[in-house]
Amino acid sequence: MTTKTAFITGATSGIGAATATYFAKNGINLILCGRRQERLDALKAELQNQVNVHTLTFDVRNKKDVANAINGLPEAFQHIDILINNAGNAHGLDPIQEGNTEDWDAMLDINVKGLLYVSDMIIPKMIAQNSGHIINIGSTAGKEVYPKGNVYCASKHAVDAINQGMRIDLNGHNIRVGAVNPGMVETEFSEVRFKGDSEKADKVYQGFKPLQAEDIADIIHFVVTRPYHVNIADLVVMSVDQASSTVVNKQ
Ligand code: NDP
Ligand code: 8X3
Repeated sequence: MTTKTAFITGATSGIGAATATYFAKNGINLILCGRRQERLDALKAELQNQVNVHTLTFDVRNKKDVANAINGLPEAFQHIDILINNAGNAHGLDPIQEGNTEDWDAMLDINVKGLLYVSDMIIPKMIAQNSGHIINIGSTAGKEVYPKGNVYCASKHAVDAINQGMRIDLNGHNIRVGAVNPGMVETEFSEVRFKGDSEKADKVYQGFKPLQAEDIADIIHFVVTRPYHVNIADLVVMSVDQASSTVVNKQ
């Protein structure tokens, strides 16, 4: 079996970092992306004795930087088998009438346009190869809207639509396209949403057993290791304690 290479955005933390670690354990070479260089360096140092690792530091909002980074990939990393479109966050949790337009820009620019910029650079490679696998990390917030979730939910509904659109438009190119849509996962997500207020962030995951980043990494690995003709198109996963965005069995 030939060794595969995965390109993971948002690999510096949470779901992306856990997926990188899981993939390395299972012999998948890695291109790890994020803005925090020191975290990418640390992850590379940890994983490079298991697989080949290359890091790219860029902000997914910057179309030129995305293009330059991907165009500058060394020869050995130019064949990308798996793209995990994971970079993203929520910024703020406010009723729409009190929303912060900078938060709105951040969510739409990162979660939607950033995902598109990266995909735009990698899809042509996959078409030329006549193979590839794109996994878009959506959310339960892309399946339903919850109070104060407004623009974050809109960004993840957009990911849901883009996931469907990619699958339709790439049909016939032998490229698998699917989404993994988690419910609440205990990562730095809420820390970012609440702008570093860890007390508020911690409360989100208190009183029940939330998903962990490793749970999602395990599922992503399952998705990429199905026989090639099997494309898991859309997968929703929640903690046993969560039934919907607003129904969570908290003690
Ligand atoms: P984390 O905050 O732990 O990780 C977010 C990652 O995205 C980081 O690696 C961060 O890297 C990267 N990122 C954020 N902004 C940018 C940017 N402008 N340019 C490049 N990279 C960026 O959160 P999660 O691991 O939880 O989130 C990963 C994905 O999972 C997101 O798309 C999120 O919406 C989704 N998700 C999360 C859920 C949860 O409950 N945690 C549930 C459902 C979906 P850096 O800061 O170094 O750039
Ligand atoms: C993250 C899950 O419920 O905080 O996408 O929106 S939630």
